[in-house]
Amino acid sequence: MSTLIDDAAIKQYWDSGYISPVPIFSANETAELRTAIETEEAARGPVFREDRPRPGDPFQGSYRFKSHLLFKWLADAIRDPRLLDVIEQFTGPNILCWTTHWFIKEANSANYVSWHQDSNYWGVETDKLVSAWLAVSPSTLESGCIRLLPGSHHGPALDHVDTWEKDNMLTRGQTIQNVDESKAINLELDPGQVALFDYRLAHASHPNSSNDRRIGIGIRYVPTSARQVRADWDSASLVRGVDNYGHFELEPEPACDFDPAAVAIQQKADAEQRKIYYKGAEPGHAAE
Ligand SMILES: O=C(O)CCC(=O)C(=O)O
Repeated sequence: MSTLIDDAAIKQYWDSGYISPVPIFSANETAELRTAIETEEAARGPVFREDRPRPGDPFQGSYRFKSHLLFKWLADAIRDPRLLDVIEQFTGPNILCWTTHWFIKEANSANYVSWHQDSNYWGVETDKLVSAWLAVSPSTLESGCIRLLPGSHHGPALDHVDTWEKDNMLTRGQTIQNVDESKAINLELDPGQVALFDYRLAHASHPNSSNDRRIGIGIRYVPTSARQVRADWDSASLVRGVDNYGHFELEPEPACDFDPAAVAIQQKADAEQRKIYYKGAEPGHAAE
């Protein structure tokens, strides 16, 4: 049982769809994570912001999704027992990490996230998908922290419109229109804290008008009973417990950065997930 959350926080999660902030990593540990990210960026370019392979990059894949299969430091972070002790309160003891998504907004940049429900696009069927959004730099009102509509996970799936807007960080600029923003709350986080939220919850974020980068990663956890219903194949990492269902191909834990066994499945999974995200999109906006 985690000492980080109590019964009231657990109740709030089920009632409102979120709890935040939950402190997980220390300031020093988070600074090390930031150094790891920025060291890769210095060598490779802004790879965590792009969801397509970069021409000329020796790794002919993309880094934005499932990079816990590429980097040992991230593979370790998603398995951190302090984080999993919290996640287990919601998923139960047998836990898969379905994927990881980077959300990096440069200082004073226009990138934003429109109102959306992830459950509409991911094809993952479960009533217990917990997004753990980890702040690697300050996530504030000024830098464009996550905003959400408490309780919206109880309602019906809402209609989304694909806008393909260039500054929108979502794959298809999917947007719920006419949201009553007076009901939204802001989840400000210090580095090392996470916000936990249900994937059916409507959420969004404003551009970054601060002088620092806003670096965050969405780590998506599900119980092993979850299924992928938008594709015939999908993969996930078993991060705690046992998998008695076999609904996802289990990913190897990388022993080092760019471990060949993990890279092979990352490339397959990244391509397959792209098809899932773009399923049903209008012609001209292909998954490839
Ligand atoms: O990072 C953001 O601002 C939005 C994140 C998000 O949409 C998500 O984690 O599902």
